[in-house]
Amino acid sequence: MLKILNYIDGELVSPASTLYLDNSNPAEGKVYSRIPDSNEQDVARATEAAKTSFTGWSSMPLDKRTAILLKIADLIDRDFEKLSLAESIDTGKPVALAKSMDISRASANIKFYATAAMHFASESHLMEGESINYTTRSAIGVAGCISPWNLPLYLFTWKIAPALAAGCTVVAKPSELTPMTAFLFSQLCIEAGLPKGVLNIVHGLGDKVGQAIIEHPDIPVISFTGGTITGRKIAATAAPMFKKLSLELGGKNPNIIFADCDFEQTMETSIRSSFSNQGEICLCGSRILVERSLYDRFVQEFVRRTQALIVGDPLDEKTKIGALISEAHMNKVLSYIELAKQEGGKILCGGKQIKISGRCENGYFVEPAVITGLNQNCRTNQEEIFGPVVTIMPFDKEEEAITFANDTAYGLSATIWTENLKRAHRVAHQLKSGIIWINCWLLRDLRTPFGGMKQSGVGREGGWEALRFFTEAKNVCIRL
Ligand code: TXE
Repeated sequence: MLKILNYIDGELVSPASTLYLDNSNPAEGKVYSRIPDSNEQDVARATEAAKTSFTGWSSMPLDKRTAILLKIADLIDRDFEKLSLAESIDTGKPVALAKSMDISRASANIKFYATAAMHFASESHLMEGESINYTTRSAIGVAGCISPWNLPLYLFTWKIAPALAAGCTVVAKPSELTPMTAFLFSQLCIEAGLPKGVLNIVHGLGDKVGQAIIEHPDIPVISFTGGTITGRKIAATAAPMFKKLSLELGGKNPNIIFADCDFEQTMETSIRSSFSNQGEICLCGSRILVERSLYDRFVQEFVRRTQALIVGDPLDEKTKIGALISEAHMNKVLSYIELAKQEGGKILCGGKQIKISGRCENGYFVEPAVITGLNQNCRTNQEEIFGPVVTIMPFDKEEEAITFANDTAYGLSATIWTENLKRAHRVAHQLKSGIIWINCWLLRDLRTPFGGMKQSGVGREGGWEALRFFTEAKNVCIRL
């Protein structure tokens, strides 16, 4: 059985403990590879390597650093099919989605930051007749990057690319549930000639490896994407150590649909924004709010299209909904369907585990569920489910939609559907979410700030924000 290895100081190595954990293929419910059960000793070695390589990497001429990163992106493009297949097997997501979203974006992330670093500039401020200030922005040092299982290589590269481009060296930990593409990526880094120690990948459990990264005194900057509960724990450890923190956490995103929307476009995109990646994207819209005059028509057509989604073998190109990430996560999602029933919800379709015949008969598949009849303040409408489950609620007035939309502890993203431009801007302005899409969803320009308000996180990724995050500003004031 394939053994995944850590990538430390330029080499693929076994964990200090010599112990390994099982890695499952969720579509088959079967162990298919083994992953290092690393501990704080591996993190210490990786941090030492990253510290040693920092001076060389951060002072390397920019064009050389960019060239190495672009070479890695080229190798991702070369291995596009292999990486897409690996991502689909490791996560249970449809291979078609791994191609169109995950792997193409992983390559784009690296290209974007490799070239952005060439244009990154710092400011100068003139105080007429008195002084001139100039600000430098230098790489902080060793960055800790911890990523989740839902978009494995996509989010892994979204963190390490700006860190490396800014001149930091990195100790990274992919999710223990989806280590495979990060392992393949480490092989590409070696092939591309990334200097040893610049990127180190330590595999293993969150409370061992992740926690050791957060606690390490020589890692002053942490970028994390994952659950809000984990984010809170990380902040509790890192804040008293005065570490710089970027936390991208959960969401309970509203999808606000006004009666004057372009119905076909709204419907087609809302199906995607609800169920893409089995609903396991922090940006999925899980609460659909529909203006009452459109409500019945919307619900009827939405349920019809949801029922038409093909749930099945992720390796079949026709599949739209694959397997959930794990048995535990599937049970969590199913428990929310039960909760919704207890809270008075009506399950209009889906919400049950389904058996796929053949190779996937033991996989973790759940039919996409549409629920109506719930109050805005019930737990089903307040807590992140992170699965193929949406609720639909009617609203009468614009103000009511805004109140519903803002009424959760989260504030990551929101979607607005209307042909009324004034209303679109007005509503967007009042929503307490970091990312608003009007008449679209997940349309991403990598230059824009990305992140959430309230319990959806702290800080912003994307564009200059990420390059600023991984650098330390120093202002120099000269008297004229
Ligand atoms: O994520 P965790 P889980 C949400 C979603 C999901 C819930 C829990 O609602 O149901 O979170 O998922 C590492 N110190 N999202 O438990 O644990 C862990 O190893 C440092 C939303 O699987 O947050 C992994 O690499 N690191 C989300 C990463 O944190 C720790 C995507 C994320 O795992 C750690 C995923 C610790 N103490 C889940 N404990 C999104 N925002 O997209 C764990 N980790």
